[in-house]
Amino acid sequence: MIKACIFDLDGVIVDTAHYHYLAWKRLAQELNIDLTEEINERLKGVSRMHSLEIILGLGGISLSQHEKENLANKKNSWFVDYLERMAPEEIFPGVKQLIKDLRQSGIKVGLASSSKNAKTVIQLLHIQNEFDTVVDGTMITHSKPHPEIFLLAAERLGVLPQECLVFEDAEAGVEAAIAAGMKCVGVGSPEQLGKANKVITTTGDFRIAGLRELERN
Ligand code: B16
Ligand code: MG
Repeated sequence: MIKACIFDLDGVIVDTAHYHYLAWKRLAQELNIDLTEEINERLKGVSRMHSLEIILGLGGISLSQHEKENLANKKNSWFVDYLERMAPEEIFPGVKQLIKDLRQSGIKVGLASSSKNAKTVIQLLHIQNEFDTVVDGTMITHSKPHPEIFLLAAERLGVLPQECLVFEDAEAGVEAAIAAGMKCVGVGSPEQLGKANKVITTTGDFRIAGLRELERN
């Protein structure tokens, strides 16, 4: 029985995934590294430092911890600049209604984002009061694909992992949900997210009836 839905943020509720990509691409260019959209898929869902390490690995660059922190901060300041220009209307269509419908049906709703900016993003979208719990990158030690973030969200929601359904746009996130023992709906392409129990194009396409279908599988 599914008693809770846990949403990823970037790429599931709003397209901040694109802003992350623009900021990383700008940093990669400064380092003479070509960051393609395909490689960018590997950065989705993973922590800021891990993302930077993937990019540095592409260029065969090795830096001190201090230098890496400077670069990570630089990327984050660009990302925060993009956020400042983000409008509340950029929330993906149908997401607010879906969250409302789930809560009205007695399903708990959580947010589990690897981003340390998650609370800022949900405030900018005016949805900070729509979740029963919010777990973000400041509250975890291991980023996705480690299951820690989803297990913590389930614990805070007072439900068992097997009673949770996760919505994720990143391969690392789908792997984290499965490792946590949860069902997972992938948001994006079936090629990328084939490990999920079901894949939809956009979060707003999900219907409550889909919960019962997933319980049976
Ligand atoms: P920050 P999610 C993740 O958020 C992003 O997908 C990932 O690309 C980013 O590196 C990570 O947050 C950390 O973000 O630099 O803001 O702390 O998809 O888990 O909501
Ligand atoms: Mg995401």
